[in-house]
Formats: sequence, structure tokens, C-alpha cells
Amino acid sequence: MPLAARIQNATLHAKVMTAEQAAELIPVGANVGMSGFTGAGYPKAVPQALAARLAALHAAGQTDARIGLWTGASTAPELDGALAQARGIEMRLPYQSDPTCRKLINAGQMLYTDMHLSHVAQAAWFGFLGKLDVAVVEVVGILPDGRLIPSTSVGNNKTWLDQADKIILEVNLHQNPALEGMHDIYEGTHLPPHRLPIPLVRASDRIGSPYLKCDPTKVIAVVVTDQPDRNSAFDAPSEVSAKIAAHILDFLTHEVKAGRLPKALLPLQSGVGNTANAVLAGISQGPFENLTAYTEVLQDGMLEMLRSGKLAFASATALSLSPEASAEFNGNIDFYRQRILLRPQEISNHPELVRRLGVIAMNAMIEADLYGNVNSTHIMGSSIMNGIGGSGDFARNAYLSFFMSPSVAKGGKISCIVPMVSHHDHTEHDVQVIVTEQGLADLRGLAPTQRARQIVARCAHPSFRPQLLDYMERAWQSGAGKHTPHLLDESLSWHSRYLKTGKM
Ligand code: 0RQ
Repeated sequence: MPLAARIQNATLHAKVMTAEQAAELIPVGANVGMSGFTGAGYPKAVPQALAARLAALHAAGQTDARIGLWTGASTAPELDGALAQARGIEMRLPYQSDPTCRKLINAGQMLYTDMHLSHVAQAAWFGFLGKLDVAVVEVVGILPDGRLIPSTSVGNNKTWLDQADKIILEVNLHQNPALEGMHDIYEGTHLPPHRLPIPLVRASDRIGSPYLKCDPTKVIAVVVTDQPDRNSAFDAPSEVSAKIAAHILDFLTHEVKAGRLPKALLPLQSGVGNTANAVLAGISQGPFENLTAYTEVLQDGMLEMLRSGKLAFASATALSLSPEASAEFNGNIDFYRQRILLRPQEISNHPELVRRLGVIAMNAMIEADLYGNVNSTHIMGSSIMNGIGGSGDFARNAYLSFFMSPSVAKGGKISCIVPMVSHHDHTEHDVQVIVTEQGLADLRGLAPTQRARQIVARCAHPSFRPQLLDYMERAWQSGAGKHTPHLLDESLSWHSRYLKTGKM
């Protein structure tokens, strides 16, 4: 397809320049809102050119040559990786999963605001995050009137384009032009006190336009790229994740029999990673038909379910596909366009909609405690792993909220069931079901001490059960008359005791 077919607006066509020229237009110290969500639809050239420019300024002694970097969620080495390696990020929000970013954040050399993904757009509109100076957004194409065909993720692009003073567009020729029509950009999100109900009652409802609006007078540069999204392949489901999937499948089957779920279940949300992908593979083996998804990331597992017909429709904000799944998606895009809508993340993760639809939320965790509090973000209570992402948006508002992980980490040395979580992301009030390969604890309607018994009996690894039971007994005794008994000194030092003594 010729470039003029991708950039149909003559004024914007005249603004085509190199990534290096465009990067020169981003002021040092600016807050920059970039596209990108779980390795999809991120700008591929300008961030690398900007990283090179900031690195050169550092080398010349300008140690404060950094930007504030806002995105939809995690991106890829060409964006997060390049800017982090150049020491070019002052403040990062709202979610990342890049190894260099993680290292710098945990070393105190990069600031990080870890936010619920549904909150980001409104926080920007409220002015809570400061001024957004520049938007850098990957698109598939530009229409004659300047409207944009979104790419493989929508994320916060609508807000960045609205809010930023200046806009740089990356038109990626590698992205399939047939993505046109697969997006649903809702414009009706007003600020309090003028907010109205969002008119979405089914996962498949279209409530907006397929295009992003963009004021052409704000566009300072258009850069043309031709590169695929950098998504990695998923592992084949491990024995552990297959067992987790089987427990969830049994539970959902039981809930249908008990009349608490319809046969087609309720819209599914699934977190990121191999375990989440394996759980979808498990559900697709189950007896359910005509399923729907209301989720933020569409991974290989869901694509497979769409193809097999198990899943009738999927609403998300991003595609996060392995290279093989991406090839299959592009080869059959007309089929998928009938069955997928990509929306802004403030809609895909919106509490009102998650609650209305009765979403079944399934997210991975780092650890859970005896009472069902969950840590999704911090290793040993202090070091950030990725961030809370959308897990809290879904968990708090879901019809059913699952958290899952293997029962042990680090080759069995660390228990993922602990007396007290070392960092709280999801409180006991938002967690209904905990699942490990050992089993599933249904916490609905239980008091704290009942929850603890279920979690230890069903989810803890046998090698850690005696220690957990010992802790519970002593906490129960010393905490007589208390609602949620704890031995505070011991619970807080659970992991550090292991590291010091080699024993729990
Ligand atoms: O570390 O790679 O160094 O060995 O943590 O653990 O088991 O590979 O788990 O890839 O499924 O990720 C919660 C991090 C799980 C992810 C989390 C160590 C373990 C390993 C990763 P190594 P696994 P997964 C919607 C939903 C938050 C965002 C979210 C996540 C590493 O799912 O980021 O849910 N969630 N978004 O060894 C010490 C423990 C440990 C531990 C694991 N208890 N103690 N280390 N590890 N448990 C999507 C979006 O929001 C975009």
C-alpha cells in the first residue's frame, strides 16, 4: 500500500520526517504520553531516537536529561528498554515490565507511580499527574480529515491525543490496514459532576467510533515505521498451570450446576502471563459454549477460543499475541474483526462496566496470606516486579474474583501462601477464590479464621503446611478474642527469617 494511502491528509503528509528529527522536538523535562499496552501498538522509532539524544546529553554532562513517561501499560525494549538504558526516564507510570526499568526503580534511580489502569485517563484529566506536553502515538493510518486508525492497542491514546500540546504520530506500515473497524473509541467520559452512565450492557456493544480524533494543528511530526510488535511466545502450559486451570474449570462447572452462573458463564477477564494463558487453554477444553470476554489483554489463549468458536466475542484494549498467533490473526483478520473490539483502557477496565457485566476475573499473584489478602507487585515486600496493572480494576468489581499462582516459588524455597502478605494490592474484601496447583479455596462468605483454614488446607504446599498451621495455632492462642489473629513480629519477618536461617 503506498504511503499516500496510509497518510491521506495532505497537511499531515507534509509533516513526515525522520525519527531523529521528531525526537529533537521533544523538550527535555517534558511529560510524554506514549501509546503501547502489553507489547502492542507502541511507537518503535521515536523512543529509540529520543533515547539516543538523551544519552548524548548525559554524556555531555547534562545529568537531568530525562522525561516523564506515561503509557497505557508495559511496552517493549524499543521503548521502555531504550529510554531506561539511556537513564532517560525521571517518572514512569502506570505499569511496566521491563528488566532495566525494574532494576532502576528498585535502585531508587527511577521514580514509578504504580496505578490502577482504569484510573490513569481520569487522573490526567483531573490534573493529578501534571501537564502532558507531548503525545507519541503509533497508528495504522491517517484519514483525509485527520482522524486516526488505531493500532494493535488503544490504551490511553485518546486521552494523550486530547491532552497533549503537541502530537507526534508514528504510522507503522507493518500493522495490518485491515485493523480498521476493530476499535471502539467512546467519547462520552465527562468529568464529575457531569458524568453520565456508560451505555454498554454487553461485551459486544459498540458505543463509540472506530477512529481516534486528532487536532491536525497539534501534530508536529509524522514518522513512518515498518516493524512488528515485539511480542514473545508463550510457554506450553506447565504441569502446575494445567493443574491450576483444572481447579478453576471444576469450580466453574460446579457453579453452573449450582445455578450461580449461566451455562455460557459471564464475561471472562484474564490477566497476563503464562499461567493466565494456560487457564484459558483449560477453560477452552471445558463444557462451556458461546463464551464472551471483557478483558484488557487478548492473548493467544483467547484467540484460539475465538477460532474454535468457544468464545463468541472478546472486548479488550490490546492484543498481546505470540508471533505465530499474530500471523494467524493477520491471515484471518476479517473473521476476527467480527468478534473483537479494542477500546480505551478507561472503558475496558471501567468499574461500572465490570460490575454491570458481572465479569469473572482471573489474575496471577505473587503471594496470598492466610486471610486472603494478595500481593501482586512486590517481591519480598520491597522490590517492584511489574505493577498492579488492571488486576485491581477487575478484582474489586468482579462477579467472581480469582487469584492464582504456584504454591511455591524459587524452586520450592519460598511459600506463596504466607501468614501476612509483605505488600498489599488486593485486600481480603476483593479476593473471593485463591487457586494454586494444590487446590482451590472458595472464600465467599467466610470469616477470617475460616478463610485461613481453607487456604492452608487447600492451597499451601505440603512442605509449608506444618509451619503455617503452627503459626495459626500460636496466633489463635495469643489472639484470643481477636477477629484476625496475627503474631506481628513473626508474620512480618516470614521471608527474612528464611533468608537468615535457611529455615522458615
Ligand atoms: O521470578 O523470573 O526471577 O524466577 O516472580 O513469577 O511465577 O513467573 O509468574 O509470570 O505469572 O507473573 C503477579 C508478577 C506473576 C504478574 C505476576 C517470582 C518468580 C519469578 C514471576 P524469576 P511467575 P507470572 C491484567 C492483570 C500484576 C498485574 C496484573 C503480574 C517472578 O501476573 O505482574 O495482574 N501481575 N495485571 O520466581 C518471591 C514469591 C514469588 C516470587 C513469584 N512469593 N516470592 N518471588 N516470584 N512468587 C494485565 C495488565 O494489567 C497489563
